[in-house]
Amino acid sequence: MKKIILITGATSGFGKASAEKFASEGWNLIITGRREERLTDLAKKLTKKYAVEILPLVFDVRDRDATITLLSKLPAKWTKIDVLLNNAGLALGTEPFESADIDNWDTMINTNIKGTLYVSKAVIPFFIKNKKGHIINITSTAAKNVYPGGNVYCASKQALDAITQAQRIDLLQYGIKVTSIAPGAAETEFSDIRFKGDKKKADAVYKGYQPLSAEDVANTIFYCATLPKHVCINDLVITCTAQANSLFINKK
Ligand code: NDP
Ligand code: 8X3
Repeated sequence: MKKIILITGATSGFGKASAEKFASEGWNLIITGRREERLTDLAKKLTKKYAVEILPLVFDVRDRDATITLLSKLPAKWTKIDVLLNNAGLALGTEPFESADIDNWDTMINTNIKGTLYVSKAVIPFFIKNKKGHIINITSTAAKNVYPGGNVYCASKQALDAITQAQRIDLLQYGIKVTSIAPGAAETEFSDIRFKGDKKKADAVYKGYQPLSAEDVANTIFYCATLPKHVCINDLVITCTAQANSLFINKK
């Protein structure tokens, strides 16, 4: 029987690259995001290329009712999820605390923390019933060090780091694995979103060094997801070689 991974935020970046990686390895996928056309195009492409089954689900992880209702009413065969990849998330702005936009804060908190909680809350009952499961939460190097202008983004990822640790303790009795993967700078649509389409600012983030690619992170996620049953990576930090942590990047 093919394994199943549920990937949130599969319309772009790490989520999309993970969809391709897991499909190429013969996994069936549940892929989610808000941009319906991207999601259905990806589902069509990967189904044809890898002969796997894909269930695309369009919802906003901030919408508690939609998230819980859609996921808890999955068709029976899709409830045999092996891995939940909590990846949907974003940063908005790099303004210091005193001038930062409160709406940006709300969006980051509602997406990165509350959205991830809602998705996990809906999927964990399947894991408990199936007596197996693995939650992989995409945190960030921002969960490890706070950097200037990172205020609430860093806080949201540190909260997710704490939630990951708590899930690992609470779900221990069920044999459910819980992993945090904390990537450093990776060139995806992340900075386009952060700077609201300001291409110059977004491109500048990745100038002067070779950042991680979405595929680098997807390969790492796949590695963590395919270890033997008795082995769990609890906390993995991955950066490009030019980056030491949130604060130090060796730019030429
Ligand atoms: P992208 O912007 O390329 O992808 C983000 C994904 O999240 C999209 O598929 C988007 O889908 C989805 N998403 C965002 N908001 C929502 C929402 N409200 N509801 C549902 N889906 C949503 O960024 P990355 O791939 O880089 O980011 C993925 C994760 O990795 C994020 O959690 C980010 O914080 C984290 N991260 C990124 C790093 C980087 O440098 N790129 C480094 C460390 C961590 P859609 O818009 O269609 O809803
Ligand atoms: C995304 C990378 O450096 O902007 O989590 O925090 S960073």
